[in-house]
Amino acid sequence: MDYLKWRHVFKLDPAKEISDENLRKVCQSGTDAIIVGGTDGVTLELVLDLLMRVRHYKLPVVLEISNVESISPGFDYYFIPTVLNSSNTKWVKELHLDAIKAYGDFMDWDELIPEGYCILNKDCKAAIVTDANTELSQEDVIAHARLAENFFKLPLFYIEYSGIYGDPQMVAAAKDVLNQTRLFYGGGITTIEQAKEMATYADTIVIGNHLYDNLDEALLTVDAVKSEAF
Ligand code: 1GP
Repeated sequence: MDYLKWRHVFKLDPAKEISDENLRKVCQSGTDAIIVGGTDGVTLELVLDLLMRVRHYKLPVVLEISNVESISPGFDYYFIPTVLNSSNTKWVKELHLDAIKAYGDFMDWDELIPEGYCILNKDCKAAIVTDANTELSQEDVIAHARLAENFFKLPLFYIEYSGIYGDPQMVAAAKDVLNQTRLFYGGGITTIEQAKEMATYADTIVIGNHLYDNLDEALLTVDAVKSEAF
């Protein structure tokens, strides 16, 4: 399971445009993998288009599933979010049950990696769409991390601040109680310093928006994280 070794990942949104040249830079940056995922406007056509373009390069590609309609074969892994701090069971397990009912007989369970999401930016799309309870204390985040690891036995716990740089203490607190479950952090990383800071606590950092805002700066986060022993 090579995703257990990833330190740095770029997340590409199928609904956002990226030129071939910029995609080349992203895929040849030395990052460990590409996650294809987004919240809005993700269609099968856009997912397939991005998959085919990323497949020109030799690095793992993951589809982070946003809706059942846009699932396509051909990815190395499928990350399946379950939003642990959602107040609506639809985002915790209902959509999952629908998909399992429809496709359970054909699913390759080894490719499907459940991610326990804990969304902490109340203004991000994902928080709004999933009715996430983002007003969590450090103790709450610790409880969610423990729920992910010890109760649900999830391989990944994902602290999501999408769009803003999060509180490193929250990430550190979660890391402290995780032993088996891998800790992903994503949200608002724009600088080398931020990448290093979050990578001190998180096993894997995820960078999305900044690729589209300032590609050259975003690319610098790869070496910042991968060249250091933490
Ligand atoms: C989004 O966690 C990722 O799902 C990355 O966040 O887009 O803010 O970098 P940013």
